[in-house]
Amino acid sequence: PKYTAGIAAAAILAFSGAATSAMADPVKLRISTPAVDSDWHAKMLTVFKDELEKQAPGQFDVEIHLNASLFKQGTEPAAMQRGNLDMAMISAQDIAKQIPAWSVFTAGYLIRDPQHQRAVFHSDIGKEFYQMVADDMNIEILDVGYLGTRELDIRGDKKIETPADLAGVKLRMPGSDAWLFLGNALGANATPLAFGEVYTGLQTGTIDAQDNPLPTVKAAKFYEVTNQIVLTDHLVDAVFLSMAKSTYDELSEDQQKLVHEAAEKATAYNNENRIADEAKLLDFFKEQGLKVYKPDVDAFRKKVQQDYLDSEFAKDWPEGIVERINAVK
Ligand code: KDO
Repeated sequence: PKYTAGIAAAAILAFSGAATSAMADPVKLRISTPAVDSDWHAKMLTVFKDELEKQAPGQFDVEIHLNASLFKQGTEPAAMQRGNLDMAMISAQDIAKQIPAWSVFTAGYLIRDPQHQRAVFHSDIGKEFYQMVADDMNIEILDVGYLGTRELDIRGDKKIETPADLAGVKLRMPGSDAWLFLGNALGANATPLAFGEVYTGLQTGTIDAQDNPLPTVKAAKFYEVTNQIVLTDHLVDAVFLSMAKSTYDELSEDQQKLVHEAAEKATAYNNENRIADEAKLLDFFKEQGLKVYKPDVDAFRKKVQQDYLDSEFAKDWPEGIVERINAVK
């Protein structure tokens, strides 16, 4: 009779439903980054992966692709938006290409230090700016990581004191308008090049200089092909550990909570190690025979800040945002 058959069918459905979820394939999370394996933001991805495996065994399959082997530097947001990539560590410069207001975080000499960076992005400012990325780019930012404070790393022995001393210096920057603007604001001749080509560029002399945080100068071995490090401290840089919304929305609420928690563990690990490293690395570079010195940082700050305030970028900054960022303790 129908009644019994109905029950049997429902029971079978319920059973197969349970069986399916118990045996469900783990959620694959493919992450792409240009980072090299010994850099802290590459290692933090392993912390993220390990944490998910510990908290939810068998639920996630995190695949980490380093050295831009999966997607070219800067193409990760579009890859996530097309549904071809689940996760990446994106920069404010990447985001500013699609959301001009974000260019405020590409400005030199605005964020003061790593602690200020974290406080800004964990305040209402961070909430507002992350919401723009979710709404306009379909990307969920899980957390901010400190990439480090960018310094100049130069071939040759010409002493650099002020922006004028960088005139004609071919300074490699990552390839986007926001990055090139920063290089030119420093007084140099900014030229775009992907991260993976910087070592050879310096070695062969197609570029004279590059800028990166000290832990990256070490990890990517740029110190082998340069002669001086000029401590301009021009950008307290960030990477945003992010997930495609199409992937994020497929997760259960519990799983969403887990990925946020794992991201926080990962960025905490990165920040702690990177900050400790930055303090120690000056000696390492000196031992490698490089000159390491502070230029007239006030002269750089004054020119860079003025260039940004006078720029087209500043017209897209939300009213009062610079003052709000400055006010964060
Ligand atoms: C770089 O290309 O100089 C840069 O530091 C830019 C960052 O936004 C980020 O892409 C980083 O490279 C890579 O993660 C490699 O460390």
